[in-house]
Amino acid sequence: MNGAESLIRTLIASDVEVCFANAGTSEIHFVLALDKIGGMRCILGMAETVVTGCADGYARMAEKPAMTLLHCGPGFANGIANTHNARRANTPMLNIVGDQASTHRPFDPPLTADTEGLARAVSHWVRTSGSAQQVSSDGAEAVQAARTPPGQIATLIVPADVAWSEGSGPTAPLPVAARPRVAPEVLRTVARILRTGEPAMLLLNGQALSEAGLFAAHRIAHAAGAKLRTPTQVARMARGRGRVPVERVPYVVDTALSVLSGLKHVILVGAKPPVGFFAYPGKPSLMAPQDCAMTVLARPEQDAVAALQGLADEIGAPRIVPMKETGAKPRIASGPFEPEAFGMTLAALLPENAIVADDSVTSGRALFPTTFNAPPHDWIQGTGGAIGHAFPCATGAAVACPDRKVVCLEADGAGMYSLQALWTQAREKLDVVNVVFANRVYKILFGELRSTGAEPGVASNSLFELGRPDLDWVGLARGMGVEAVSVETLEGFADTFRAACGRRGPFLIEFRIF
Ligand SMILES: Cc1ncc(C[n+]2csc(CCOP(=O)(O)OP(=O)(O)O)c2C)c(N)n1
Repeated sequence: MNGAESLIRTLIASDVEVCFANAGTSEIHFVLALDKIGGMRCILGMAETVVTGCADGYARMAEKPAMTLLHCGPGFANGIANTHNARRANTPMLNIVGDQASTHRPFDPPLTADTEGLARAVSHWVRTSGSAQQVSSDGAEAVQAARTPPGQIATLIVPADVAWSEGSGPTAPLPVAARPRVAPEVLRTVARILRTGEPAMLLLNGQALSEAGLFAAHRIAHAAGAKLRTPTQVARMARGRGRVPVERVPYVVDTALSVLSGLKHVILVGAKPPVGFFAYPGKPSLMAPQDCAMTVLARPEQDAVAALQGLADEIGAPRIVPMKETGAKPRIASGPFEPEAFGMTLAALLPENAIVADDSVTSGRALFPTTFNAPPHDWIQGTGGAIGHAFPCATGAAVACPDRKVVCLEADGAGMYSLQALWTQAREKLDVVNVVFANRVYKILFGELRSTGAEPGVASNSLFELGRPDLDWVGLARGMGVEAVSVETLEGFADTFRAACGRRGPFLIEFRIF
């Protein structure tokens, strides 16, 4: 058994079931091993940013890593933006990167690159496998690293001769670390802070955004009068009717500052201190007031759900706290696109237990409060700020959860980064309804430009305006095997979305915004 086969058998034994790939010659022995062994679902992404984005969406929903198979330094580099997004979401991710044979590398052939250097930039764990005898134990360690809470990026680089030489056979799976519990003293310290009655907010992220985590946070908020918020973007959140409605820290700095003003305590639950996406002249980096104390209840790798439940008990919160009605009532709106009306329409039509992948940029600013009363669903977003995430992330989520409808909300500029994912959706017959917000501009950047007091000039119009020619999303989707329809009104959207949700398979709705 060669090194490639030893590694693939190891990964299968470690419960890695899906391989998102874009392979080349240096990975041929892996492809042969996948052929020979079977048992791993192999999915082609026609651009590495699709491959890594799929692996991110898959792992967020499956709660275990897929394997990516990438080609040398340049292939890995093409996938870095969505690997970065996965890293910022604490997604467990396992990259296998083929590379030049160790005997061939000294001749400096064309695909030679600093693969390890590229991998280090976005991975928590990096190794170049030194021999075919070791590659299976390297693989078992890589899976273990990827699954180490809260989830890590593990990248194993495998030179071609390591793949083709005589290997050791598979290595047994290594144990996965449990999430460490938060110490009782920490619960008591946070309880003391909350008992002072000073204005406090719990900032919830990661595991705290599960249904159980949110429910415990709701008990605390009720008993202590504390506020609840999530970061501006969430990796995965349980939402909808019956779930605790929690708003985000707003993206716009002035709005975020005013939402957090007056707070004396921010309690971090799997979250980092709230910061603006960017610095602006004369504005602070931290969104909380200067005299506001930050206290960590649970670090991202810790058991945040148990910590919240323990804290709720510590402060004597009732076990069951009824939920107040908040947020807009779902209803089908009419007329041209408008963010709030769109959100209410989506809430009215969202299928039960849907997964929403959201990279909708400015068109999605109103989506959180308007969908609190939608049927129960999970919401996933790019948390690393690298746009072009939702098409592949939705694709991977649909692979992980074939029985759930996936709704992908994608801004048109962001969508152009990774639209090849549509082809993967068609080929794998994935149940995804894609909505593209076709405003034909980088609207957010025009906003940033105007907020400096300037007006767009020739250069900024050239760089932020997406027309000349207008993108034809219906044509682009159909060209990749995905049925598509263009709409210009909310009632048109509602009819098309309802019909798209009533059938299986990928579909795209271009919402033309004027
Ligand atoms: C990988 C990456 N490249 C560039 C950017 C900078 N950027 C932020 S938003 C944006 C444009 C967004 O436009 P669009 O997706 O059409 O959404 P809209 O602002 O129109 O709602 C760009 C280019 C980024 N965030 N990530």
